[in-house]
Amino acid sequence: MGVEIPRSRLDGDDSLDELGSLVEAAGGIVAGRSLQARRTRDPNSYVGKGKAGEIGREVSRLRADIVICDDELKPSQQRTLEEITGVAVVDRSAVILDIFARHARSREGRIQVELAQLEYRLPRLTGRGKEMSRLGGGIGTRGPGESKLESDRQIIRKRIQDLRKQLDEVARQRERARGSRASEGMFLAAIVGYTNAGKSTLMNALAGSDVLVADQPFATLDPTTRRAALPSGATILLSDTVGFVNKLPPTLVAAFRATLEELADADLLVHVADVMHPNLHEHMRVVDETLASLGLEHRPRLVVLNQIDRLRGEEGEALREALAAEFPAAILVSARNGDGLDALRVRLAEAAAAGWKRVKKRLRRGRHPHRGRRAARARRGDRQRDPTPLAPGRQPSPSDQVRIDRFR
Ligand SMILES: Nc1nc2c(ncn2[C@@H]2O[C@H](COP(=O)(O)OP(=O)(O)O)[C@@H](O)[C@H]2O)c(=O)[nH]1
Ligand SMILES: [Mg+2]
Repeated sequence: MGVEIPRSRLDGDDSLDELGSLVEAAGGIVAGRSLQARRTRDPNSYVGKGKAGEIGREVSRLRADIVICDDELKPSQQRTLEEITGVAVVDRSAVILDIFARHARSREGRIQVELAQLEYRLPRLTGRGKEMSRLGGGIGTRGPGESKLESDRQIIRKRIQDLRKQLDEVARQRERARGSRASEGMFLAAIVGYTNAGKSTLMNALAGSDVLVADQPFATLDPTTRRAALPSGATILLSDTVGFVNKLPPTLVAAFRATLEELADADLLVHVADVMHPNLHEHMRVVDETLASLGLEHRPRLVVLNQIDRLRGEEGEALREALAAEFPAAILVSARNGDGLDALRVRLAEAAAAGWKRVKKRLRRGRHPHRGRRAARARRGDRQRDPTPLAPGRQPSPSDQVRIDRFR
């Protein structure tokens, strides 16, 4: 169920469609849906009281097991809705967390998801605690229920601390891996975009990798980095990672910061969008905003409009022209059949070549000495008095170039 309020990003129905596909990806079956147009969400019951009663009757008619709200609920709203509908009520964030939990493969991914889940749950423990004291039967509302609740909270807090520590350790390992990549001095392009835009398909097409491709949100969570050879003869690194979605739970973004930090290392962000999606523009805005929330709004970006094989007939042609006019710097491709990929490779090669200047400029200015790994790398490079000689015929890498500049 959803509430459509004025000026929301996605049309209420579209947002519910998206919620439906999230629910399916979490293994659920959608039995019915309800959308209420309101000026604001009801502070007590999210939808109006009357509407909630109506949904409750529909739930028992359909014998549904659960009601899912399209927005994050306050614990009190959740409790009220559970009382009215008589079934469990969860929100979009819980569904997204569930999908992440299903798809997390690496140790780091699992830790991140568990952390996000616990942080999501901690403030919501009140509801369950009340229930527990009720189950305690006549012992009183502040009886064993409350103390059980407090010990639950303590256990969760302890576990959160634990997970944070583990995550720090993994982050250090990652830092080391990154260091060795940095010493290779390769240009790194990170593929970003709304979930299901075709990021993994594009990565596979460009780098000949075999990242999981699925018509399903959040199929790939763990970042994958591969080399891709470009027509210029240069080789760059391409990385594919978790996609974005509207109303991504804040605890997830926080927990996935380490994964998303791969993006902070990128020299170029390749923003992949699905041209055929009816909410293309809204999706692109969500991606822009999420990148901005990660402090990456000024990172060089290349827009790749994907899935042009689905643009068919006159309508398709018209849309293609409109998009080309609207995004003059974008590249139109089909990651599936390879159209436009040569043009994309050329652009990546240009960006990689331009990347050299960026490294040099940063160094010369020498500002923000403690900011950015690249600067740190460069400083380490500075101290290295004995630069490795270039092998004959090998192209100097950006880090080589840094050293060449220093010793010139
Ligand atoms: N027709 C068509 N489908 C595509 C294209 N690129 C990706 N897809 C499909 O879109 C779905 C999502 O692709 P995926 O690469 O997993 O998206 P991701 O979530 O952004 O990584 C899959 O079913 C792909 O087969 C394309 O260029 N054309
Ligand atoms: Mg993917």
